[in-house]
Amino acid sequence: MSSLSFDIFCRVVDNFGDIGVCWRLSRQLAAPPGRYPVRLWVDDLRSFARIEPEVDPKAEQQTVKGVDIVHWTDQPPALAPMDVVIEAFACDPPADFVGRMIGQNSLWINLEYLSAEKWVESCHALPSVQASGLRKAFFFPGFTERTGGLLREPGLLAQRDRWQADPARREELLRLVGLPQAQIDVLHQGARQVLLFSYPDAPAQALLEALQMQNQGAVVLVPSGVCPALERGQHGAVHVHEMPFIDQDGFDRLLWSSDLNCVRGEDSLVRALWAGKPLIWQIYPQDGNAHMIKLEAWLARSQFGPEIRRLMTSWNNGNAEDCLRLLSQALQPPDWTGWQAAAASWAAELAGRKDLAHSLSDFCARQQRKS
Ligand code: TRH
Repeated sequence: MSSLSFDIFCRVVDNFGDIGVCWRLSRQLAAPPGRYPVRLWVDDLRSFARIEPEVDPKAEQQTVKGVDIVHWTDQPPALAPMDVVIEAFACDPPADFVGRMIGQNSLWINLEYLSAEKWVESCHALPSVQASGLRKAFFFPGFTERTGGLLREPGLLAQRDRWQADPARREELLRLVGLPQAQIDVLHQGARQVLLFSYPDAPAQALLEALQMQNQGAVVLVPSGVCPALERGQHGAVHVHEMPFIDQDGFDRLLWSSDLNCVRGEDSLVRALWAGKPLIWQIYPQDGNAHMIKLEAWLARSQFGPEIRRLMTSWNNGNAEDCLRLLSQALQPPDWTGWQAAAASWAAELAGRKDLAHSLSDFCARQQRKS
């Protein structure tokens, strides 16, 4: 095992995806088998604390789950750079820190956003020439062998399977998110569990109506503040429950225990893929509808049938009428069983590839040997 150490810089632009990805990557690099020293620089500790309750939003420096966390303010502490400095999503480490990287000959990695587009393969791992002489490279997560892969901790799917095999743990989790016992009983009797983690403009009302049209009841779990227009409470056989944010491991388990996961952005998409359950993805919106190109590229790589792909397109372009029609169909057999099979099979296929943390540490070790 080569000795590597990592600085990871994270600027929270919006929402929770930037810190969500950086926190998972940091934890994985710091954990066995690598146990690399990892220091994570974050500008917004309040957002961080929403997804990791052990984080103290007031602490300038702290260690959580084996990762040293530094509050990245306008006057950051003058620490010596690690062997590898990862800037997540082109967030620009401080100039004086970059100056110190030259002295240390640190390797500089720009970790990019996830995309399933074809061009990603040709840009992954490309060097970026620096006037300072520093070695810098682009690193792209992705869905194919020729990219950096997806974040996936060792043994994740086996852990998921063990967890799913123990119904008591699901019940414990549902209590943790404050679901009343009456609703837990409804789930035991066969109602569907749906997780709704979407942007405010998702056609959530169409989801509700499609669920109401089924023979089976449903419980929809909505993290605090998500889809505010969707009325909480009982709607016929469908109950909408607002839950508090929980930590990432708990969030993963909610995805594992739900029958349908509506997710968004980057990190919750990947985690919903690992759950291997039917999912509806709302992509992070970009100017000029650029995100729809990314969505179609992802759908083209998926194992979902044409109707499910159409459903995802209509969920993203906000076409509530199409959504209702396609979703009410998708929730019934044989479409539902086909959707379940495609999700499980795609998870298994993707899990056969090298994961992002592993690809990244291997890439860095190779670069260090060359220097
Ligand atoms: O919050 P997001 O919309 O973040 C977005 C996207 O990543 C987008 O691509 C990016 O460009 C933009 O931020 C700046 O969705 P995402 O990526 O799913 O991140 C949510 C994180 O929050 C994820 O790590 C899971 C975590 N989470 C919890 O840990 N607990 C919870 O209870 C919930 C609801 C989420």
